Amino acid sequence: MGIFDKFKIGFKKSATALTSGLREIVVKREIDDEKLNEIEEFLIQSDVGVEAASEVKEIISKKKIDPNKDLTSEINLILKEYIISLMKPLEKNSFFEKKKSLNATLISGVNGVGKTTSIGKIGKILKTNGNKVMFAASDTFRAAAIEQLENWASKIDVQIIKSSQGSDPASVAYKAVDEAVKNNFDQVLIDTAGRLQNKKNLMQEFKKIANVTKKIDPKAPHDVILVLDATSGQNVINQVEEFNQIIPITGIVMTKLDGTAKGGILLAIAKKYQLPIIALGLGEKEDDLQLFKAEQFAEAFTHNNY
Ligand SMILES: Nc1nc2c(ncn2[C@@H]2O[C@H](COP(=O)(O)OP(=O)(O)O)[C@@H](O)[C@H]2O)c(=O)[nH]1
Ligand SMILES: [Mg+2]
Repeated sequence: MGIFDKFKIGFKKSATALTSGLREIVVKREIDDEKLNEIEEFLIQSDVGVEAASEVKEIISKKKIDPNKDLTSEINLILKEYIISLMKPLEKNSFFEKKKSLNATLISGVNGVGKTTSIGKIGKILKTNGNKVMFAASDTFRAAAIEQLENWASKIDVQIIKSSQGSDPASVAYKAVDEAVKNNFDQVLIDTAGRLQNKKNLMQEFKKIANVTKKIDPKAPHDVILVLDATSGQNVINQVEEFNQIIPITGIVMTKLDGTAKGGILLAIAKKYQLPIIALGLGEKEDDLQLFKAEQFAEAFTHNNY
């Protein structure tokens, strides 16, 4: 099964619900105010957020839709165009290209969202594109976290810098970036522990990591990726808000889109924050990561042409 098929399956639940839900609402009749409100309400329930939902409603109300055409697919088309225009500028596939100089990337996010797994998958793509990749095991909170990253490093055959459990996360990051500069690495991916319930500590930890890497390269960390779990629903909005305050986010990875009907949340985030979207996680395996492409996302979300 290709990754695109997985993508389709992952979205099947939301897309099918969306299509059949819309069909129930419009049943090939004229779109009056009541119907427009129902469509808006339906989109809000699909997690796309109030702002995006009301904008789509606005667009639909202004368009002259031929009542002889299939209204569900007409509306889906409008929705698809809307998603593409909103999300196309947020593509950041350049992140995966071969770098000309070192790019140190800090990976942030709360516990269990898929940070370590995403590092493994991202590392594989970076390596395939010709980058010399290093992992830094700065989640020193649990021994299992270090071991998990080690397993990924050996699986995709990249170097890892680690220390013992409980050691200073910033010193691991420093060592990694230092080593990376000395040995001409292109990418360092720094894994972190995401204990948001202790925001003060987390903020200090991130600041410390950022500061020590700056000692080697003033521009580091060059990227700060926030990993979000699609199954967390509206919670992810708070996470974007909180983490972006702690350390400005330069890219989002949304994981677990293979197991949820809540893909609409990515649209809500795009609308609210306009942060670049790096990639989408669609499973637990090394190839289950899809570079973010607006058209593909729009297609999967609206379920057209499947
Ligand atoms: N289905 C699915 N599971 C994922 C995905 N990404 C991560 N996981 C799983 O989520 C769990 C937590 O992942 P982990 O990388 O340890 O999260 P971390 O605490 O943020 O580092 C693990 O069981 C992963 O296999 C994804 O895209 N899809
Ligand atoms: Mg982890």
